[in-house]
Amino acid sequence: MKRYLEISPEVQDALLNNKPIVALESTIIAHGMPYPENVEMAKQCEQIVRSYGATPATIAIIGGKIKVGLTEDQIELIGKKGKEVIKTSRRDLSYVLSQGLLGATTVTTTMFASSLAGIKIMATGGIGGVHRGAELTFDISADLDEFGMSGVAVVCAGIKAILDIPKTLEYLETKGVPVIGYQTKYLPYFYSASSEHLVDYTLNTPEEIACLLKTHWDLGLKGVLIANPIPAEHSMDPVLINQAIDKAIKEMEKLNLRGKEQTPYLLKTVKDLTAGKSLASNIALVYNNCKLASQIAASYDNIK
Ligand code: PSU
Ligand code: MN
Repeated sequence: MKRYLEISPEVQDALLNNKPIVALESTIIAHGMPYPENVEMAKQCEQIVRSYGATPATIAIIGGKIKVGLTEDQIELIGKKGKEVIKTSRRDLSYVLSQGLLGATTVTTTMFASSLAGIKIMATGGIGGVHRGAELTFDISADLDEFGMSGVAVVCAGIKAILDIPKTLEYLETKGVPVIGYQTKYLPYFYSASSEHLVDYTLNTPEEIACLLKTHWDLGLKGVLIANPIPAEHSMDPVLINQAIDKAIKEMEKLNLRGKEQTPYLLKTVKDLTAGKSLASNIALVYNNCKLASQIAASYDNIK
């Protein structure tokens, strides 16, 4: 297994010396945002993680290896190639690796690679989930099953706003995944800070979250979802953003887009419909998640 994994010297040093590490995904870079904002966002995420005393480990697939910890040039490459980079979920890994292709890791494969490397915490924007209309399409993200398999905590701003939130929460319960709200009783709604859907538990400090994680993993349990609301100054009006999302979904249905084409199309259409505000909010919430993930990683190291 280790022959497919290449850990950067910096991340290796952090692992050996038990320093806090935060893993970061690369699909958000290649497929989630336009160039050059995506590269700027990815570099800034690493900067934020460092400013809280943790080591960033951005993950991608390059030349037949899962790289844990990228150079600035590699981040630039992934960002510039954009949608040419293969969005790599669990079922795509062996193909992308054996063909020596360029792959961006989703939450699923970032959790998988983190778990192989011994990293416990990752940050992202939003996770995949159960799609609206899944009772007909069966479209349920592999991210949800990964939480049942890899012992990694994921800090996100909620579930992608284009999904069916109640169904996603039901699915996570089935998989035994605690959904923790950071300083909130409600699951944040990605672009806006609150929704009417309750989280399982509310915890108010990174230390309390770190204690829960230690207990969870001492018991041999796997993934944990930590939902961190977008900061108030970047939170969008839920009615306006929902209108934009509904409109984008209708346009997408007309085009009959499926699978990997859906998220980039929806994100771009929502960005256009909100005059760029959704992209600014998306970037702000990712930074906020990098901060919390770093604080949790540091607390976890103290109690380990
Ligand atoms: N949310 C976003 N942008 C993204 C994603 C989520 O706002 O690019 C990516 C993440 O990498 C997530 C993946 O793991 O989409 C889920 O894709 P799917 O629904 O196809 O499993
Ligand atoms: Mn899907």
